[in-house]
Amino acid sequence: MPRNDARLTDTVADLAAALRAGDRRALARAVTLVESTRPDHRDAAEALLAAILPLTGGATRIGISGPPGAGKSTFIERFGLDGVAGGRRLAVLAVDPGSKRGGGAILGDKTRMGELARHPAAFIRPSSAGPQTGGVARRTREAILVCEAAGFDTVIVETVGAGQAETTVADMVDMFVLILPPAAGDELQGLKRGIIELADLILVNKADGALAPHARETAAEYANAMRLMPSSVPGWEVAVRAISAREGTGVAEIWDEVARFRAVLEAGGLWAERRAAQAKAALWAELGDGLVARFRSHPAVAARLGDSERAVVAGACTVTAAARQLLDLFSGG
Ligand SMILES: Nc1nc2c(ncn2[C@@H]2O[C@H](COP(=O)(O)OP(=O)(O)OP(=O)(O)O)[C@@H](O)[C@H]2O)c(=O)[nH]1
Ligand SMILES: [Mg+2]
Repeated sequence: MPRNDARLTDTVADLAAALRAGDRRALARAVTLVESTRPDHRDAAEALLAAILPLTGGATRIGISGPPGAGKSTFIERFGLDGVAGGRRLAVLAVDPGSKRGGGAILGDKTRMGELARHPAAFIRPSSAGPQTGGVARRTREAILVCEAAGFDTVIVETVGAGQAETTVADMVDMFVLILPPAAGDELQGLKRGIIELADLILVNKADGALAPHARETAAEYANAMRLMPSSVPGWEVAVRAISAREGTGVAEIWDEVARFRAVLEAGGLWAERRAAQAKAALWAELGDGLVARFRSHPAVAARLGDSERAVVAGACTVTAAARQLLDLFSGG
């Protein structure tokens, strides 16, 4: 596909203009560009991001996470359809950071959001699994900016609950929503406290049919547990709601929760603070990735790296000493 590739790079200014005008093919191409790891695409992506910078920042960025099968995609479809019916423009980035899960899950997501995907005011982009978290994080961060430049007022990032993934996504959104299935008491205990602490809103899904009472009990238990934890936002008590994504019960109301949350943050000056924290986290993530890449490709470091790893593995050298030697080689030239 050399012709397509050329089209990705040769007209960054045109692409930025088309993006701003709401051209959907330009949007898809721009996201493809920021997702590409090819060096010439990277250069074009960086030029594009610089060109659209003044157009970014306008959306409410919502992270939606939770264990596999909790109903995240089903929720986003219903929530999104309610949103676009109310005049919103919504972009969904479905990120799958675990390389264990293949294209099947992604395709499943796409069909589960089929009606929303066809809506002219919605854009759904599944992002396939990449080898490193760093890559996924950067692609998602940049795809959010591209969607904002294209005029979407809400950007949702769906990620499956897999430890590190939540923290990565929580660092790049304004509001972090956790979707959980109805659970037994011991599962409740097992849910990582660290993840619960990230949540601004908790939705216990599948409150329908035979599961309804169970879902409501689970929600009450989470609400109790949340009371024992300090909220990360003064003035905001993390809400726990029982919903049914399948039947739509309680889903439209979540738009009000989002608006309420945003209002609380804005009133306390915390909205700007969160955005500042996002920008700083992004900068440090880039610096970390960039430094590691430069470190690995530094000739003196590359020549020694294998030996140092083996020495550490064999117990012939302490980790601190090996790291210091490599760092000295790196900063020595
Ligand atoms: N009873 C009931 N089932 C639901 C509800 N929401 C989703 N499901 C079912 O749960 C299963 C998983 O739904 P998804 O929306 O794909 O869940 P997900 O969290 O996006 O899953 P992954 O992306 O694979 O982690 C599907 O079989 C859905 O039909 C609900 O509100 N009630
Ligand atoms: Mg899903």
